[in-house]
This record gives sequence, C-alpha cells and structure tokens, in this order.
Amino acid sequence: MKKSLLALALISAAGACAPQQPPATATVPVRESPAHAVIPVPRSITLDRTERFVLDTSAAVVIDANASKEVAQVADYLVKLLAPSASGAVRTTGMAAGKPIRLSLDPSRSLGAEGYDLTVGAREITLVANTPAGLFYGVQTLRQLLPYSVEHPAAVGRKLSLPTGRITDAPRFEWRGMMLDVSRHFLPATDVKRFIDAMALYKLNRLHLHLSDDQGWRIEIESRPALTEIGGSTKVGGGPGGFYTQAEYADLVAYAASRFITVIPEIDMPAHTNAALASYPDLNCDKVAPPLYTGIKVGFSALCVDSASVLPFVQDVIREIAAITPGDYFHIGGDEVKKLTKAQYIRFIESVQQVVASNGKRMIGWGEIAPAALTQNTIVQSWIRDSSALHAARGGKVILSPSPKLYLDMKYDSATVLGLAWAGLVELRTAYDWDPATFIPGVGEASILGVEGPLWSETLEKAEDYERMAFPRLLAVAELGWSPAAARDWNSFRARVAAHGARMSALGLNFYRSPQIDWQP
Ligand code: TNX
Repeated sequence: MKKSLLALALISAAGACAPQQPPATATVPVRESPAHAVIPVPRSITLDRTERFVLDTSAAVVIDANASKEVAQVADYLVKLLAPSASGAVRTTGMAAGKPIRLSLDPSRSLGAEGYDLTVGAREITLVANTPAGLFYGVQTLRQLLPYSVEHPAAVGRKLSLPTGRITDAPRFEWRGMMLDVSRHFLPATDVKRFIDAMALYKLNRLHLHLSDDQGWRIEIESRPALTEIGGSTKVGGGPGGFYTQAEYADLVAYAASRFITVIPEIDMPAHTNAALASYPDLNCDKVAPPLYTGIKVGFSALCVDSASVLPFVQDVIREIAAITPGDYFHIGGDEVKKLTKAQYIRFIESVQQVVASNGKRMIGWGEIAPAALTQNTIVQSWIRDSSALHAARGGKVILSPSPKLYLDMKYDSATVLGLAWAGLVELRTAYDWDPATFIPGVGEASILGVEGPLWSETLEKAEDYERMAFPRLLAVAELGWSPAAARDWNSFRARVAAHGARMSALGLNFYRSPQIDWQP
C-alpha cells in the first residue's frame, strides 16, 4: 500500500500534461501509476513533482554555433517532434531563446558511445552526450516524458509539458536489435521505415533483415538478375512476392542510419536457399532448378557446396551487398542444414567466413556455425540451446535471441491467430522476465554482445500482422538490451507498458493488448 501511495504522489506517466494527481487516500481504489513511463528504464532517473517545463513558443532547440552536421540533424529531429508546440527552427548559441532546450556534445564527460545526461529545469533543458547517438537517445527519453499527444502534432489545443528532473543513462549492451523476415512474405520499404521509427523510440540500434530464404529472394543482385526475377517473384501461399532494388535498399539503410540504426543484411546459406536454387540451376548438384516454394517447411534445400559454381555465386552476392552496406556486419544464416554432411557444412562456413572478411565485414551466423573454426571477430546468434558456449570459450561474442523468450513470431497465448508455437507461447512477461547473463551456461555478460528479437513471417502477410506480433514484446527486447539488470523489474515494466498503449495507438502501431497489462485509456 505504502508503495502505491508513493507512486500516486509522483507524476502520472500518461497524464504528464495534466496537473498532479490528487493525493490518494486509503479508500480510493488504487491503480498503480508509475513515476514515469520511460522504456527502456534509464540507469538513473530523479523527477521533481513540483515543477514542470512547459512547451510553448518561447521554447526553442539550441545547439552550439559550431555544432556538427549530425548534432544539427538530431536537433532538427527534435524540432519536428515538438512542432508546432515549440518555436519552429533550431537556433544556435548567441540567438536568445526564452526557454532553451540545449543539445551539446561534451567529450570530457564519461557518458560512453550511447549515453546521455538530461537535465530538465522549469525554464531550461540541457542534454549532453559524448556522441550524436547519445543525444538522439536523450531526445527519445525527453519524448517519452512528454504525454503521448506529442505523437499527434495536428491535435488542437494539446498541452505539452514534462516533469523537471535529471536522467543519466547508458545502455547495458551495444547490440539491441530486431530482425524482420522479409522473405517468407515481403515487407515494402515504407513499412520497414515505420518499424525503424518505432525501434528508435525504444532505443534499438540494429535492424537485421532476413533477405533470402526458400520462399523468396528480396534484394537485387546486379550480376545475378534471376535471383529477384525468379526467386523474388512469389511468397508463402503463392501470389506476387517483391524485392528491394539496390537503390531502395541503400535508401533504407540511410533512413535507418538517420535514426542511429545499423542495418545487417542476411543471406541465408547453405540451406534456406530454394529461391536461389530455383533461379540458377548451376547451384544444384543435379543442375536442375527446383520449382519455387510457397510452403513453410524448413531444412529441405541446400546449395551444392562442392560444386564449382557455388563459391563464385556466394562471392558475387556478398560483394554486391557489402558494397551498399556501410555497417560492419554481414549475416550468413547457416541454420537448419539437413542435407549436407557435417564436414561439408563446416568447410562451407569456413570459406564463407573468408569471403565476408575479405569484403571488410564481420560475419554473423546462427548458433549452428559455432563448431566451425570461427575467428574471434565472428559473431554467433544463439536461438536454441546450441553450442554458442563454444564461441564464448574462444573469446567470441554472442547475440542472444532465445526462441522461447525473444522469438517475436511465437504466439502470445493459445488463442493468438498469427504466429507459430514450436518454441512455446511467449506472453509479454515470458519475453521480459529473464536475465541474458545467466541464460546460457558458459555465455556470461562479457561474451554477450546483446539481444535481438527475430520476427519470422511465415504467417505474417502485411505490416499490421508484423506489428501485432512485435508490439508490445519489442519493448521487452529494448529494456533487456538497454537497462541494467538491477533496474529491471516486471511490475515496474508492466506499469510503464500500460502507458505506452496510447502512444503506440497514436503512432498507428497495431499492438497486442496483453491481458498481463492494465492498459491505460
Ligand atoms: C526457425 S530461427 C528458423 C526459421 C523459421 C523460424 C520460425 C532460425 C535460425 N530458423 O527459418 O522461420 O524458426 O519460428
């Protein structure tokens, strides 16, 4: 009881624009109301319940006169977010602002590559970081301290204000990701951009695109045009597929970068390759192209790894994609290979590792690749209880995507229409309530690069379907990846998620109304 009284006395998260809550009495039915609804929960947050910073036209975003282009871009992003409530343009120091919102870099502060320090006073906000990324994450916190009406710029008469206080913050893990399977069904670039925007709100920084599988090849390869002409022509269930041209992909990558998100392309091999096998007969041992595949079985296809045609193919594909991918990573899949011997598989993975390295990228592969002779630079993405501990033992890094916790395509409960259930049902609490550092024996905190929620799309036909499976579990992935273990708590999380329903609705995101949450109106 004492705890809820205290919570009520603090600022209501969803009602951040409203005056303070009336004092609670023991007879009033108490609805748990957190002091704030910031997700992922910051490392340190102290809010003052007596004063607020009110956004009005005397408020203006201010940067140093000699600020870098990237800092100016973050300031522009914030101006757009606050429009039309604050004054309309970024100002530079020297030009007076009634109520400045100052963004600056200060290398003398030890805030890390993505941390920030946000101080909100009644007449001034200061946001400091070591990097533009840190400023961007501070902006997302500021955004979440504002009422959800900030997501409705056209709303008439909305009042934006936020509690005064101080937040100092930095992420636990450098890898905070989600994966979109755009192969089983194709997701157009405009829909992927909506995901990118939502990821940014929750401080996720890695978007892994599963660009090829049995059912579809989704990125143009200029030297191998049939991959998209044939391999990209259909999808699960049949009907037209789709693909990104290289220009569209590059645009997507740049859009993600403007939100400090690195795109990781995945070309799954040697299995999950029917779309490629159907496009180029030479990749098959019998030189006969199989028909296109529109079902949802896995494991039946494999490149003819010992044929002379395969390595040049792999080289062409990796070279072309690496050339339009500024990020450090290239994901080669490597999962669920049933048609090769272990020796063939290991030899293939080791040769692909060389191709990836020679194109200047760090290789990532699913857990099955761990027994190969991987370099320390290679990253293993664990999805079942696999041998990723082998990689940790050799000093390599592991990304955790355990299917019974983070597979965003698993059904929430037995009534969920979309999704699969082979790894179990994954309600919100299941996704949230565990600790990455103790999950796999032999893969401790120091070996963990971070976490990622894969969203496989066998059953997802359109953006709304992808969204319904991703939200709200994506918020759990975000908090697992960002917040220190000591700051994470299911009851606190569930109270904060309650306030995000309205925000997700305002953003037009189709989310699952988990019965584990007392959604705020
Ligand atoms: C396993 S996870 C797969 C995918 C499926 C997914 C469905 C992984 C590396 N392979 O091919 O789409 O399950 O949940």
